Amino acid sequence: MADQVTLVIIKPDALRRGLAGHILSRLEQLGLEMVGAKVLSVSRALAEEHYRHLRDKPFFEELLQHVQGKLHGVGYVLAFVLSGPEAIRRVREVTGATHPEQADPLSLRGSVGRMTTQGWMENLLHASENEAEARREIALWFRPDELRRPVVPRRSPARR
Ligand code: IDP
Ligand code: MG
Repeated sequence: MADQVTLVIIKPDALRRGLAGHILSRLEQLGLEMVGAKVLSVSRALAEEHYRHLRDKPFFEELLQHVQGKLHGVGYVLAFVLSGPEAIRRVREVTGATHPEQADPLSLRGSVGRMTTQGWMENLLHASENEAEARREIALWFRPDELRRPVVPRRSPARR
């Protein structure tokens, strides 16, 4: 099994509900290497770039508010870079499908994710979908000197 790297973001809805430890302990059971970890406030620019594939969706504005913590009164997220055999697939499996009600009941989103009565999707965490997205996302969220070892090609300064 080839080693992969993946980006995990524990989103403000999870932090608001005190679920960071629960999520991390499920992820920890995968036995992946932690290459990077940090707490940060998400700028609108970072949120827009991260979710650029969804910019035409009707829920895009809500999504930006959500990841910035504006819906939950939590102004930060936790971000991790994890590495190991089939890391992307295995982290997505523990994470579960996007919609909490469609996610495997034993997955994180299926067991503790929810739709709120306001209609917000509280699916707790982000996990990269494929290798190209993982590389793009890791370069977006982490500077090279924030990673214990290089996992993505260096960005040119002009792109920062
Ligand atoms: P993923 O997080 O499972 O990869 P994506 O389709 O990449 O799912 O969507 C990114 C995020 O956008 C989701 O995690 C969720 O927070 C939000 N999102 C996706 N679809 C909807 C929707 O139909 N309504 C509200 N929010 C959504
Ligand atoms: Mg996605």
